[in-house]
Amino acid sequence: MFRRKRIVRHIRYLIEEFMDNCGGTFVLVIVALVITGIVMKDTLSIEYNTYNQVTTYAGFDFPSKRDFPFHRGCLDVDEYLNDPEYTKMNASFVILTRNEEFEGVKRTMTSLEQHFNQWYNYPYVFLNDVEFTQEYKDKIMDLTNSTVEFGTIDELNWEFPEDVRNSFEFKQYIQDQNDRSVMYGGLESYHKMCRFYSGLFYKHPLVQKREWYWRIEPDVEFFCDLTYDPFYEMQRHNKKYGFTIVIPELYWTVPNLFRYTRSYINSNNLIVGSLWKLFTRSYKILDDEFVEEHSNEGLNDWINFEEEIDDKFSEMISVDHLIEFDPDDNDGIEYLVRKSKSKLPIVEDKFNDEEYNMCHFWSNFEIARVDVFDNDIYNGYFQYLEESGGFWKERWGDAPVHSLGLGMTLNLHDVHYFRDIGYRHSNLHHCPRNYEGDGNKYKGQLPYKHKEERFSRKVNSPDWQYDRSNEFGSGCRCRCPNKIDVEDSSYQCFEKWIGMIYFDKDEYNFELDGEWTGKVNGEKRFKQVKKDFLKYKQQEDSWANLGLKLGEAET
Ligand SMILES: Nc1nc2c(ncn2[C@@H]2O[C@H](COP(=O)(O)OP(=O)(O)OP(=O)(O)O)[C@@H](O)[C@H]2O)c(=O)[nH]1
Ligand SMILES: *[C@@H]1O[C@H](CO)[C@@H](O)[C@H](O)[C@H]1NC(C)=O
Ligand SMILES: *[C@@H]1O[C@H](CO)[C@@H](O)[C@H](O)[C@H]1NC(C)=O
Ligand SMILES: [Mg+2]
Repeated sequence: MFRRKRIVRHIRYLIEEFMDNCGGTFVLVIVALVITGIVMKDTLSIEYNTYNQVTTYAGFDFPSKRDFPFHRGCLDVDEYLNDPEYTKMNASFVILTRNEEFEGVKRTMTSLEQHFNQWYNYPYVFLNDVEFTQEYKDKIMDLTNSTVEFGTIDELNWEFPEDVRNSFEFKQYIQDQNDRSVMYGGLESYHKMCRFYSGLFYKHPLVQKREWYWRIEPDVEFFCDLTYDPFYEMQRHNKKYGFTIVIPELYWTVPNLFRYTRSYINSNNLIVGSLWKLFTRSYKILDDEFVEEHSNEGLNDWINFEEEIDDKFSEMISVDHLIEFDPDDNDGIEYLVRKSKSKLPIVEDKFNDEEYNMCHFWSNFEIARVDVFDNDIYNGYFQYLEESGGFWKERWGDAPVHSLGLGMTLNLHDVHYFRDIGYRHSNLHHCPRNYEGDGNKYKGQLPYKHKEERFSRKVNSPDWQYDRSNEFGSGCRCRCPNKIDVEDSSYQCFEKWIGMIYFDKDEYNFELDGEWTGKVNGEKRFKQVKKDFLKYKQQEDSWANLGLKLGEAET
């Protein structure tokens, strides 16, 4: 895993070498080890996660041309706001919530106001399936100086269609998900929420009247100050969708989502964007040209894993040999019989040689353009999914639906990872390392200046003590919980993101654009298997000849 592991391995190797060659100087080695440890720990700032693993993603920087933090460390907000280039954006926060959820919302808003919105004053849009009470509205408006707009979701957008909702089947499916302990699967309201966020929130007039939105939820927490305007920077850098956490979905909430997704793509002949590859794995093993040349063999159906190649090639070669050269060849006959009896292998979740890898941007945080969803392709996709019934037959979350939908229309460079935004929702969190700039006396961490009195921080109080910084960090005045970062706990999805964003294609070994292509050179591999086969046949012949000769000698 990247440089750090390699360096550590290298050091261990050097020490082992040294030990082998001069075992007598054992004590010296120990001293050297300790010194190396201290020096390395400082210069590389090696960090240990809670499992005492040396290697973490969270402790590393991933510089990349495709996507990078808009700013590292803190900016002077007044300067930023007064820059003549700067314009306030057509944007709002969007939150779906209930009257009963005030406390959680208060925690979210207080954190957001303190860390960002006290300086930028973006408006809030509150949505609910029933009317907000006057008392609730008053209490919310007390939490901010920004405009707050309250909207109600009409029945069509909130409830499942009437014929569905009144059917026996509907109740049955929801009950069944409850019995099988699908997470939140037994809660009808959760299904409605997921459906609403999947395809309908962006149709609400209060969301439609702006170009950008930042989705928030009750009971989330922000750990760093955000001293620049993320909407403005997104626009400036041509970004369309921003996230903070990418994780794998629970399989049993979406068993059939990908089947319908693929089918929508096929029936509309869509060409997916390069973001698509972040969410899929490919079962195309052999290069397309070879597969095309042998199109009568249907190789992509027979070969799903690299270890299956040689066996399939042996079969092809043996059968050819049988037909062309030696009708009595036993191997050929055996393979031919096997071939005629064998059934295509089934990889359950494979569609068009692809499978959903379960990764998705965690959608309780999103900073995005409204039109990443409000466009013909995504609207059609939602309609198609709606007709399939998956929002109630299964418990499709809005997060995987968003991600797969975005994968159809966006390219990788349209997406921004807000690595510098520290964020917690439920028990997952991401919190960046603080940035240690070299030029200024504050080392990237300017002193905090409150705009609102209630957010003042007392110098020398714990409020003023931020986490230590390092030269690779990106955060501004972060104070992180001492827990494992989601970058390290959900590494399989984060690794994929980093792999695609950070590495050049020749290193990572796939093309960013277009459809997946197989990587194994079929022609070369085929030749090798054929060579082995012929050698084996030759040997067989010479043994046979020898047997014949021995037989002759005996008579
Ligand atoms: N008005 C309204 N809001 C809802 C309803 N169900 C969910 N929400 C809101 O939708 C958002 C997501 O719902 P949550 O229950 O928090 O779902 P979650 O974030 O996936 O689950 P947790 O991990 O439990 O937080 C929250 O802001 C809820 O307040 C509902 O029936 N009515
Ligand atoms: C709103 O602005 C006023 C005037 O600047 C300020 O006194 C007040 O603390 C601010 N905050 C809230 C939540 O009202
Ligand atoms: C904001 O965006 C919406 C939606 O794109 C647009 O209709 C509206 O005119 C914009 N408002 C301003 C002030 O630019
Ligand atoms: Mg929640």
